[in-house]
Amino acid sequence: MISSVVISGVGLWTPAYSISNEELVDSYNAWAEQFNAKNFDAIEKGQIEAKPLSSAAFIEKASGIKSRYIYSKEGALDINRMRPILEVRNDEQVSHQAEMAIAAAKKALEAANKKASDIDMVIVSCAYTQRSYPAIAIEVQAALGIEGFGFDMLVACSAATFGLQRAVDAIKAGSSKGVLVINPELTSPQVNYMDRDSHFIFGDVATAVVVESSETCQSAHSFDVLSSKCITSYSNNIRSNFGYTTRVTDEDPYSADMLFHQNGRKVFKEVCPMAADHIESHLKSHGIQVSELKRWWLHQANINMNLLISKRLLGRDATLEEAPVVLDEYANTASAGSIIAFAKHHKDLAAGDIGVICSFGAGYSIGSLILRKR
Ligand code: CO8
Repeated sequence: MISSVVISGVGLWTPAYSISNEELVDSYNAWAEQFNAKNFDAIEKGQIEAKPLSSAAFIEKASGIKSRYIYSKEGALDINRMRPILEVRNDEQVSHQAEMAIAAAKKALEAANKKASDIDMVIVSCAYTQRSYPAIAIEVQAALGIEGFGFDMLVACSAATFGLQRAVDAIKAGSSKGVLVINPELTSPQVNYMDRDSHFIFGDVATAVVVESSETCQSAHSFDVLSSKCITSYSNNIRSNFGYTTRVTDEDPYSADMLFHQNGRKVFKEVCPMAADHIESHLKSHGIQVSELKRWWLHQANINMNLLISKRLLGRDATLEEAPVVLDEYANTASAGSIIAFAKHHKDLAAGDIGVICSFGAGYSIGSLILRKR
């Protein structure tokens, strides 16, 4: 039996390009005005609905998002395209998502003071993979020179926490000596830039975490994983219908139904109490009071959700020190949000301090890890 499972390193890779709310809204509004002018007669006759305009002030107030990073900016703001352009790479080139994953993984290995030979399991866990096979994880494993095995996992916004639970269990069981859990969140290809309700929500990023035994840990900033807990509960309120069968169902791959869409209000109402109850019961099952938490690395979907969840548990607003916010700069990066918050805000904690990483989102899915600074 190993003495404890630790998170010994975290890596954050941020794309070179960003889009501010103002840039995004200017592009959407120009597209909407063009659409409305082109379809003037049909709109007048009530055959189709006019596209409403978006607003940067609404976006910031409703979500807390001010900007987002994007892997490829070209095309995304072009009103005659409204989707990014990704260059096609041949089979001998590193794929886009693997490139993001490798960049984050290298940073995590460095932070953990580890070499490729210390790792024997690679999990690429995110909201989408750009192909089904060979797994992105195996491509990353080969690029980094890691012996062992890798596989991909899809759990939308909870992919990182669910992947970490797999890693923790593998170390605990002794089936692995060191695991890289990588979250290359390339969300922009699935964002509907022609939908004002959701065009502002997502950004691209990659995060990676090294999980190992305390016996092998050589990191200056490591955390014991005291416990992990994952739950799912089926809901259609966040959905994308694009998949490998789209080609044979003859559905339009560009239609709104094929892209990310949600009933945001319902998600907000249903997920906040679920996430708060999940955190509370997880802590309780380990005899930890909410008031003992020094840090909440929460999923970064919406600032108002995070405020509501922490207020429900603490009876007051959490401070930015307690529950750091990164979504103003990064927006919702699917599963990577809580890991970005962890990457940017963990070094100041003292030995013995307890924090919780918690994700919540599509599925619905909720995952949490209770960590104690070593
Ligand atoms: N500009 C101006 N007005 C707008 C805009 C806009 N951009 N968007 C909406 N409005 C309007 C609406 O049409 C509505 O008008 P009306 O009252 O006339 O009907 C009004 O503003 C209010 O709209 P809402 O009620 O929708 O506004 P909310 O206050 O609820 O805020 C949010 C909308 C921000 C979407 C909010 O509901 C929210 O954040 N909900 C939770 C969302 C969430 O957490 N979703 C998780 C999804 S992520 C996930 O699970 C991972 C999926 C995988 C990744 C996908 C990658 C692509």
